[in-house]
Amino acid sequence: MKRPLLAVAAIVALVNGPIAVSESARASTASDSLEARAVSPAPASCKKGSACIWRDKSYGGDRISFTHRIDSYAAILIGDVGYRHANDIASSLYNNGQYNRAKFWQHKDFTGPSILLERQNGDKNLADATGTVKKVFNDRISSSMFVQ
Ligand SMILES: [Ca+2]
Repeated sequence: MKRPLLAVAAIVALVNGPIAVSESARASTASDSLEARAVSPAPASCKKGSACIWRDKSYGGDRISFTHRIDSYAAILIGDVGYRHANDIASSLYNNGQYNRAKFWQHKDFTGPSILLERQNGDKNLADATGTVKKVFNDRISSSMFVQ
């Protein structure tokens, strides 16, 4: 299903993790590229090599992206400075990484329950248990990292 992109320029947070390094590159093999994967189109607002979360479902509202990891979304301010932070806000997410899976945890520092997202995959609504992510994970994400 293709939906038009809404103009969501209101408040956009472009944030790298505390240690901003590139998505850890992994030697790509022939079997990788031939492997069958469920691929969903990347939203234009999520750059290649990044994984992104959005406040609203269907990749809308405030967006946070990372190219390596985010130890704690509570450390990331969004909107007007000091107004609110990015902890426990994610309602949709996409992994636009080229090599690795993206993992998201319910608590900071990569602890607690987690969900895993293959590259080039997203879930438009974390509040339901359908789509790519089969468990309800809305407004829970507190840390995230690219993993192999
Ligand atoms: Ca949380």
